[in-house]
Amino acid sequence: MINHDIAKILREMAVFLDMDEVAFKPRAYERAAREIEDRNLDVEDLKEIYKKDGLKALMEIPGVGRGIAEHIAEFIKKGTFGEYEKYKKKYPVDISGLTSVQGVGPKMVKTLWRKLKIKNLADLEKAAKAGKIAKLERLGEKTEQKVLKGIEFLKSTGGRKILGFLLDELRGLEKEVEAIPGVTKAVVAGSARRRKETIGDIDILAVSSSPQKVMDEFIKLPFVADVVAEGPTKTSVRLKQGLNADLRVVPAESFGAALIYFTGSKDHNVKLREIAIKKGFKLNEYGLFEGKKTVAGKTEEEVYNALGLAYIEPEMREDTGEIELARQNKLPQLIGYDDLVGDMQTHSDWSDGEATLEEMAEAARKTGLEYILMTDHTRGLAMTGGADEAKMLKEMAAIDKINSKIKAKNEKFRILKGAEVNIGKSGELDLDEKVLEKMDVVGAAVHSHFNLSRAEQTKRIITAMENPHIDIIFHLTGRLINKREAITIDFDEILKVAKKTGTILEIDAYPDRLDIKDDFIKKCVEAGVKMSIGADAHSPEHYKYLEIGIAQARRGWTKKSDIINAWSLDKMLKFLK
Ligand code: DGT
Ligand code: CA
Ligand code: CA
Ligand code: ZN
Repeated sequence: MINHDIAKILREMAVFLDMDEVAFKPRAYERAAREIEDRNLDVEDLKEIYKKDGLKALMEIPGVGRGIAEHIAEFIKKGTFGEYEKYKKKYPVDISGLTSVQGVGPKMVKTLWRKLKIKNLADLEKAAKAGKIAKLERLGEKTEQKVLKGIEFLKSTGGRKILGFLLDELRGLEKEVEAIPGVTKAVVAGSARRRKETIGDIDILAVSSSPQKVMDEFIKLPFVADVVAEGPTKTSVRLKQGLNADLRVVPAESFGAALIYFTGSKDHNVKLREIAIKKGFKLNEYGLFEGKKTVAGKTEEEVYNALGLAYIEPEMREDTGEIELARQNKLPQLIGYDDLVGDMQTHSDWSDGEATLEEMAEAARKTGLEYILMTDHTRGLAMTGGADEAKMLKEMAAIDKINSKIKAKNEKFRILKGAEVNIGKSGELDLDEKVLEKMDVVGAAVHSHFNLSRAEQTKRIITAMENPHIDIIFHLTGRLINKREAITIDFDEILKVAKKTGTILEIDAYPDRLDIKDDFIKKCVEAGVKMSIGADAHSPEHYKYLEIGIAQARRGWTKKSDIINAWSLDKMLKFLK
């Protein structure tokens, strides 16, 4: 958990330094924050690194010089550092709160503070409603409208957090709870275990025969901010990172029943309990009982089976038909977390990615993938350094070279040539077909004109799908979870066309996209429309997000046969031809 906190505080430092007109340093802090955030917490907890190898080890992180390393060390010891506290007094601004609004970045936070003394979301809303932001130089009417919309949207999310960004942290949490003396097992349950897009809180289930002792230790853990409610079997705390966490402790013989109960969903649980009652049983978090006799409780499987059901994967437990299928033993064999062979959306520094083609390929190969589809942006997205035809051809030549090198080394890996072509207002593409023709697989996506009517939006996408060079539509609805709403489309119409043209619809695995959503995925499965999963990787660390993309696919009940990059490369390419 500490990596997350450190990254956050360094990011805030960058803004403070910028407010202070310090040159260069803000960039360095931002870079360090990004590097730390992208680390895999399991193996690279900064606290452990520092304890083991001291300041020098911290300085090995790209972007971390002596100054920043010393701040990190101080943070590890004290939970904050002097210079940060000094700035915090000078600039009492809720930076993370403000930047959580779509369209508000660090630069704007600085301007808002300087010109309008805006400290927090409430100030921001007031100023925007009073038309004060529109009057600021370089911001204007459009920005003000965007800010107001962003605030509205943020309010509607009710403080839920995006799960994909928290997975490492949750695993760290499980480990810390499991390390409490007397705990034999700790699992995060609730919506996180069902792999919902966002979570309202964290539900931890621990097994122990001495619950009170476990509770006493739990509230002392360093990431706990304060205790909300304390009891012998359930404790609620607020974590420093903002979410609440509930800890429940149960004896080993109840673990399965408790895990079912606290995994939910509530609707799923209610159905299970009805089934139990019909069979003359009683089901609760302690077990499945017939009178005083325990029928099942130790494992989830045992409880489901005793209810006459096959085991149901957590990602399916939403009471949307899974219980009926489990009763007939007709549940789909969901795609597995190890089933992806390649990644279908990667960016490099040829457009807005942070790493070179080689670095991205190497990172993907290390995670066990056999190929990546390189999909750098095209001309229409100028701010990403999108390529025109000449640049794209150069990149493709560079890819050919790398592939030959890999081949010469007898390694099994390949970079497929592709692009993320921009779809214009009327469905037109921004790269010549003569170039598209030479690519292995081509994706296209919407990145602007989000407010067209449903009919226009649908027609626009269909036009792109009907182009014979387009294989995949990336992040179909353009939504950003907690930030930007999806465009309105007639999904059934798009599905019909996809069926006809053989167009693939992407499940974008980047945690704040997860686009398309579970209900659309289910419709694809039913219609036989194939999907791809893409990390939308902009740095080597982003391949880890494929996991949450697979989770999304599983929540849409997909099998291996529904996802083209779970097939062999040959089969996939043949299918797209
Ligand atoms: P969240 O926290 O809003 O993301 O969603 P959940 O599903 O994690 O909900 P939460 O934290 O309120 O409760 C965790 C689980 O505990 C929930 O999935 C099912 C179970 N649960 C909570 N309240 C009830 C209830 O009133 N009845 C039943 N049957 N189960 C409940
Ligand atoms: Ca929960
Ligand atoms: Ca809860
Ligand atoms: Zn895109």
